Amino acid sequence: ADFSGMWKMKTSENFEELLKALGVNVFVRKIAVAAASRPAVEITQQGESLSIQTSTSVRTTHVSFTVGQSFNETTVDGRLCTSTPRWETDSKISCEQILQKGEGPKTAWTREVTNDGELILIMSAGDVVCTRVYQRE
Ligand code: R12
Repeated sequence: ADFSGMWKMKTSENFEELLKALGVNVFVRKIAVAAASRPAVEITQQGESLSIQTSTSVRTTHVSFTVGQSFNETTVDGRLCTSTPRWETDSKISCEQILQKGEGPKTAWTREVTNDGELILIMSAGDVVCTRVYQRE
């Protein structure tokens, strides 16, 4: 599948609950939720290698990885982790995260491009699941 493009968010469910499950305090949470309601996501892909830049007014992250190879990233609350992405289907990448230090709920994400050209990001922390749907700009 082709994940490339500039994406804008259409819907988001449970993002605040996800941050709560990660122990983010209410003050930071409110700011993060507001900022994360208008993200700009840019993905470039060459074969199995993806580069994903996610920009908001308070935090911008940039990850580059090859599916099948572990890489360093941060959890959505900013903790360094080792991530292992794999193809769940030919249009869905599933990635488990292991914290490099300390303890916390088990986190993971999946990104899938659907037949109708939407991008679905699912982030989980323990049993809390956040679903965000994007459309190409
Ligand atoms: C914290 C600090 C910050 C944030 C948190 C804890 C903010 C995080 C944001 C995340 C956005 C994620 C998106 C994901 C996506 C936009 C704004 C949570 C700044 O301690 O859609 O891919 C300092």
